Amino acid sequence: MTDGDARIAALFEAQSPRGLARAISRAEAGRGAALMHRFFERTGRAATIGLTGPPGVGKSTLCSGLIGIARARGKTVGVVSVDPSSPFSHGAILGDRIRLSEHFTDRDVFIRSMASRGHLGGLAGATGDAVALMDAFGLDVVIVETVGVGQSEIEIAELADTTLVALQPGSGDSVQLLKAGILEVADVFVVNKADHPMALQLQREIRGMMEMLDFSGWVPELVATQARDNVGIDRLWDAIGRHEIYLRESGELARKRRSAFAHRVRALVMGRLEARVSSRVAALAQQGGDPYAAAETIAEPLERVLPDATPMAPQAAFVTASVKGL
Ligand SMILES: Nc1nc2c(ncn2[C@@H]2O[C@H](COP(=O)(O)OP(=O)(O)OP(=O)(O)O)[C@@H](O)[C@H]2O)c(=O)[nH]1
Ligand SMILES: [Mg+2]
Repeated sequence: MTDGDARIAALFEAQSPRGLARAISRAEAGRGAALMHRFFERTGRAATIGLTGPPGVGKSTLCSGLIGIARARGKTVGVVSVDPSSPFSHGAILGDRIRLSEHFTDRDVFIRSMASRGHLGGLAGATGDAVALMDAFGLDVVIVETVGVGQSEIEIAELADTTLVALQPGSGDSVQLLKAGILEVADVFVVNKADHPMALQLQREIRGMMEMLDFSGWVPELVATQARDNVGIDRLWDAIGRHEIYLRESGELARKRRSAFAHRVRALVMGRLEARVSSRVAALAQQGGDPYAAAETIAEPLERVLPDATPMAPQAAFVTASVKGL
């Protein structure tokens, strides 16, 4: 641990928000390994909530409402607001400044905006570390807000205990939902802007789509809200609570956390290998030749030092043998 890390760790230990902020910055810069190592064993206590949906659906407004309820119940809250579109777009961040402003002066609410592109491991990387650090810091509830753009919903579901997918009426959201395949990742659907005349129509469409799927275990709930007027947020909070209880009682929470762990380790390893593999590929591309031979040059030594971790099951060995005609 460097002197810089040690200073941050001391601030973090002393429950200074600056310590948390600087630890997250460290992680964002790809230099968070020592701090993560130090604090990881404290993680696993926070209830983590992913909040995703198209631009302008009301995610930040919903988030503000959820913070309000959590604080009323005496819980401390962390928010990670991710803009996956571009490291240079400050649109969403500006929105947060306005929408979450009433909570900025609350010492028990820690809000952090970050751009995810360009970070090792994308959303899962920098955001995952921020969530883990907030959790380790002792915040009770950690909310991750991110605009739904394809891959990010899937990654947020991987990261959070409970995933909220927010949609708005009159925007063709339900069709988009089917296309993007995010129906499967939602634990709770939020139809926000329920004051809109098409709100009931959207709720019917979502229910219709859910009938086409087979759910084993948790069946996603659907909650209508008017976040701007703080209507329905209590019902949303209760739905999140029911999902948390389900996760604990079914054993799904432990499974989810193992899967998140695997996802994270995989992203870290792949991230580190990626740079090396790419530079080798670039060198080989100069030489030409056939791609299979080039790939063999890179992959074969890796495979030798990284043998398959699972010994081949007898069944599989038999199949391989018969395929070979033995
Ligand atoms: N009519 C109506 N407008 C709402 C409601 N909730 C939020 N809005 C408005 O919708 C706009 C967008 O809200 P945000 O909370 O910034 O939405 P967002 O999803 O966080 O937006 P991005 O982060 O930019 O993707 C704001 O003008 C809100 O006031 C609602 O229930 N009804
Ligand atoms: Mg927002």
